[in-house]
Amino acid sequence: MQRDKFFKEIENVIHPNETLVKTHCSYCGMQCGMNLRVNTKTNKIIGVEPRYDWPVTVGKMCPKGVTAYQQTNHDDRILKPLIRDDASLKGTKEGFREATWDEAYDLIVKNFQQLQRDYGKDSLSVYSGVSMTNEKCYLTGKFARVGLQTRYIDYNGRFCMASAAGGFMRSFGVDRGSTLPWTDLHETDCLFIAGSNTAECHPTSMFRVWAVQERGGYLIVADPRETPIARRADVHLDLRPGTDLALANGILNLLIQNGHVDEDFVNNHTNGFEETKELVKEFTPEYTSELTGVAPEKIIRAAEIYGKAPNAIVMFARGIEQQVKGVDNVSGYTNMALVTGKIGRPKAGVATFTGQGNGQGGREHGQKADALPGYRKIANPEHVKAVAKVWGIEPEEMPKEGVSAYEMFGIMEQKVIRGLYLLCSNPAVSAPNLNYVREQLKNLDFMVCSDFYLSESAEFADVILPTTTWSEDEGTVTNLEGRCIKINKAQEPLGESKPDWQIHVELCERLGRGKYFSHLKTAKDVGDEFRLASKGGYADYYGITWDKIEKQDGVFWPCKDENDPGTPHMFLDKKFYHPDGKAKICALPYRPPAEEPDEEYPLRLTTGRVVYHYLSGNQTRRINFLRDMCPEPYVEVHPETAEKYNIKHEEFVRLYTRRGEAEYKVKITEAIRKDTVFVPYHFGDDKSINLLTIGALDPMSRMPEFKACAAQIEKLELKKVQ
Ligand SMILES: Nc1nc2c(c(=O)[nH]1)N[C@H]1C(S)=C(S)[C@@H](COP(=O)(O)OP(=O)(O)OC[C@H]3O[C@@H](n4cnc5c(=O)[nH]c(N)nc54)[C@H](O)[C@@H]3O)O[C@H]1N2
Ligand SMILES: Nc1nc2c(c(=O)[nH]1)N[C@H]1C(S)=C(S)[C@@H](COP(=O)(O)OP(=O)(O)OC[C@H]3O[C@@H](n4cnc5c(=O)[nH]c(N)nc54)[C@H](O)[C@@H]3O)O[C@H]1N2
Ligand code: SF4
Ligand SMILES: [Mo]
Repeated sequence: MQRDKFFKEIENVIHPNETLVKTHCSYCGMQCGMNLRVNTKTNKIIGVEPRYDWPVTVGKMCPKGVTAYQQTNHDDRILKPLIRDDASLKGTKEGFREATWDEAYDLIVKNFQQLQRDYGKDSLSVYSGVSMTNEKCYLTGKFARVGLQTRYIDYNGRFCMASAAGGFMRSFGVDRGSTLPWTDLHETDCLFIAGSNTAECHPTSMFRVWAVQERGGYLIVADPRETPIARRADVHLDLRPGTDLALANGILNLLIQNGHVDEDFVNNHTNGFEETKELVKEFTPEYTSELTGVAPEKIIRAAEIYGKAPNAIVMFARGIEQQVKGVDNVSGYTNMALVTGKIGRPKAGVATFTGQGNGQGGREHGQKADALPGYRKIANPEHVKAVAKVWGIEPEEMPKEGVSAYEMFGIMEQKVIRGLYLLCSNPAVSAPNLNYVREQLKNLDFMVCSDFYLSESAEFADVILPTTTWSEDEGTVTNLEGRCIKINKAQEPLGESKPDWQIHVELCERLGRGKYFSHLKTAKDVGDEFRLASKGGYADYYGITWDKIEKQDGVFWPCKDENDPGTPHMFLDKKFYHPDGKAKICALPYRPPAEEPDEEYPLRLTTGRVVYHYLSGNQTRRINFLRDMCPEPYVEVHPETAEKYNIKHEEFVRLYTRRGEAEYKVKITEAIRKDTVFVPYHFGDDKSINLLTIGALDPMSRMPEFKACAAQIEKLELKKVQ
């Protein structure tokens, strides 16, 4: 209570010449509450403070969050459109000159129209991201389908949330990343967390995770590395990368064998139990151990804890999802909750740690190759009709489904896609198999990139459009709970930068498609149309007004009308979204990763994140503090493996796979398996670990297997100083 009072008091202290703008962090799905400090004389953002009154994160932020404000007025901001006339300089920072918006738009329109005349509408593509508001994500889908009239649009959530989405769709018939609010987490009796480095990637969840143990509850962690949560876990299931499905089946088998099945729930609210029970029978602790490398006793203990816990939450992240069987892994772990009936009530359920700030909302409203606003499907004529009506087009005019993000590069290789409009993503660092991807970007006839910093991908563009950072515009995002919240504008756009929604509108006007876009004059206008377009879809945001968000500290979807308070807990009525109202328990045969180690490539390479950087690093590598804390990538190697290869801490090695190679400093650590090496992926140019990763995709979600491929390591002979 004392602490509460203290924070309330300091929150009310506003410095002279300052005003506070209530908003949320620009980065991850936690969307921590923050106040941006704005100088009232210069009207510029000068700092940040955490918001103690935000119920999800209660005054907590991580190193990225406390420095996020430094992005807005950073020296590296692009302040005017940039044009490069000499295409031979593609893939470098060279040759760009400043231009007016008119000149940039004219050049884009000329090239886009020429390409579509010569090669058809589908010669253009849009590749997007979900660090944008719902309004911008929604309008990007409309921009592609109504503005450019192309089928080719997809987005970086394909690398991020697609497998979780696929798994939830299959198990529940609906994809909301968490079945319950985060404010339930610390009150449960057991957290089972697989493939999430929570302490580094969703750090402000940690006080809730520790609280479970402090209250006498349990923490079980499945990760090939001893991450900070794994270190404190009651059971650390230290599996080989890519073997989660075997582990999930093994635990499910024990839950069934040991009498933890909730018969009533299984009989009345699920399908598929009997066949799943049959399938998992062979996954004895010994067989599961053989496949996963986890000791049988640990598997037994984990099943016992989860089975006996009155309430438990199964959670996971990219560690299990970025695999060729990511969707199956999600359904596999979700089976645990369905078989034991630990779902559809407070403090029990299933959640993925949604990655990007708007990783949830951005996947629901039409940036996906196969989806339309409200999570509708292009394959469904009724869905197309509903959205076409809002957009004022004939249903026949709606472009067909496109292909997934990585597959777009294949269509570029075939010269079907010849032009690209890239926004809010940096695939020249973040896509797998980069030697291939960078070549496709280089070979495009014409490329536009909207960003506020010159990214590695922007280096391939013919035109760069300067857009705003999150603090220079308003709109909504949907955090990892499924709670729609409001981002507020703290400063006018720097230089000549414009928000992406405005660029879409202006470009469409010049492309002769103004009648579908010109009425959108403000972010709120876009928001109102977006709510309408989602109405009746199952990701229904119609009832989520900006006023309601303010009054209720955010609104959970679905929220159908003005009187609906929203849905913090899913499935309280035990009704799932499949036509028969039942959830699906999935029988999932085990299969190995796309590429298993062999004599030539005996190690398993896995990749991921560190607390100081965000995604491709284009934003965080520019922030002094974050760069100083983690200036370069490294490869984590177990001491015994290092000895075998005769390599020492901080020496340089060449790491290589069938697709590429890079040189890294070695970090020797016991916190990794002997057969596995790990490299963070936040770095560009020749330091990108994605030069080495594999472009193998999950057959359902089309998500690449960033988390497992075969690799080899080689000591670098010391280069002689001349
Ligand atoms: N600091 C920071 N935070 C972030 C981000 C960031 O870039 N930096 N990005 C945000 C985004 S977009 C995302 S998607 C999330 C990602 O959040 P996480 O998924 O938590 O992050 P990763 O580091 O990709 O991977 C998580 C863990 O998976 C483990 N892992 C690797 N292979 C396997 C496997 O086969 N099985 C299992 N069970 N585990 C495995 C890794 O060892 C790692 O500890 O973080 C969000 N938050
Ligand atoms: N090896 C490996 N690769 C991975 C992963 C992994 O775990 N391992 N994880 C994958 C995952 S989960 C993800 S999410 C992807 C993410 O990878 P990317 O999609 O490349 O993500 P970012 O680095 O956030 O790129 C966003 C870019 O858009 C800019 N930007 C930010 N906000 C806006 C905006 O509002 N408008 C516009 N126009 N631009 C903006 C930023 O400056 C930046 O250049 O990486 C994937 N790649
Ligand atoms: S945890 Fe995520 S949302 Fe919160 S401050 Fe850090 S990066 Fe921002
Ligand atoms: Mo992500």
